[in-house]
Amino acid sequence: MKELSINRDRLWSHLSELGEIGAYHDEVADLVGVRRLALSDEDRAGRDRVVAWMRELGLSISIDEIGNIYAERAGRDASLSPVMFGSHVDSVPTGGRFDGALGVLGALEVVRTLNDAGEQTTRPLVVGAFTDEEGCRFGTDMLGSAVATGRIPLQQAYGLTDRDGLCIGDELERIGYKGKEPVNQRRPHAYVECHVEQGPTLIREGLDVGVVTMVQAISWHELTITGRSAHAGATPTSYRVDAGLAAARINVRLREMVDSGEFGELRATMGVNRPHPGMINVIPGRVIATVDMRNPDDDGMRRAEQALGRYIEELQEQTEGLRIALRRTARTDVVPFAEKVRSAVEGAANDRGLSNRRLFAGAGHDAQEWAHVCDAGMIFAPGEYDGISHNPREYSNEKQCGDSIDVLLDVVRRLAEDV
Ligand code: HGY
Ligand code: MN
Ligand code: MN
Repeated sequence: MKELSINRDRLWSHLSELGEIGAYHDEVADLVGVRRLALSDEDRAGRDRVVAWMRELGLSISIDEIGNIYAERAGRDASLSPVMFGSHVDSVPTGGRFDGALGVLGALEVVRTLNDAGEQTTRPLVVGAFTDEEGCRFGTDMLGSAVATGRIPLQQAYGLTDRDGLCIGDELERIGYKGKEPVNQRRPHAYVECHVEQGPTLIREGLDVGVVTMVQAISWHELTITGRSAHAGATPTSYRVDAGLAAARINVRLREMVDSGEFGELRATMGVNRPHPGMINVIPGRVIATVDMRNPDDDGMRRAEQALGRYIEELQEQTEGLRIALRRTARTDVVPFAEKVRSAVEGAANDRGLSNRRLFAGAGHDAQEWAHVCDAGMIFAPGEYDGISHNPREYSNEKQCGDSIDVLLDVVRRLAEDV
């Protein structure tokens, strides 16, 4: 197979251009970040830009019922199932230019490189950009890929609402991405995703590329903690049913569980903690909070969920009148990637003389959903500043991006000749 390499300047300029869509000045970090919340106007603008680039490349576009975008490049043998590769365009509200975007724009750069070389692969190729990977607006992550591969039913997805009561079905309609293609039909030959690591391992070890072995388990819950609002001054402590205190206790307990080591490499985050009425002189009568737990071990995750449930029972027993409702909003077990894809990534990195190591994914990714219906795998690019992500400081340099997309090019070409 002729050696090809991507055009790194072209990739970098597309990353910069997409990074301008939804750009905002982040007061806390004092940096320009990216805010393209799923199905927002900014997400629509980002999608429109990506679709325009897809059309320029001569790809044929199809949008499915949950808004996933598929851009197809014909192979020599149309009867063969395609190699799919891509990621997501949506971001968290304090996002960076690389999370998701590197995988989608890197995939388009792979197509441009094949077009420039006049190379047609045996298998067809499909670039995918999937709806609402982040999950932070409508409450469950990898949504588009989960519907496309059958884990989440379409009608259930359509009914999910954001904090303002807007639902996915209506928002897809509003931004013009409620497609006609039926979901849960596509079954690629293989799926590969390039993504920034979003952690410190590769940069700390001075490595060029990550060979991703699996994605850790994810457990998301929403807590509705109901106490009794009362006067902050006149109410004696023994009379209080303080929902804010209960939320704080749960957060401390989560960190105690992590530090105990009893649940393996558990990670826990209370990302949302909204007291009501949220006034200085009123004891919070209600708190809406979230618990995000991650664990590379399924048994450790299950025990952590049980321990959290027990602690919530204890809190309610200790405080008369306190009620805590726990609603699960996302749950995936550990998802291993296919050895065929892992070794293709490792082989491509080694052939290019790129230092690499195997590691698991700390974040969730679209690839973990596609892994349920085909051989799937991921390539990680290192990130500067200890790989920080979900923060405007997220940054991978031209070499880090270029190396990982060159590996994507090689892996896609190999899998596309796998007949
Ligand atoms: O939450 C995650 O792991 C991903 O960023 N959606
Ligand atoms: Mn991502
Ligand atoms: Mn993310």
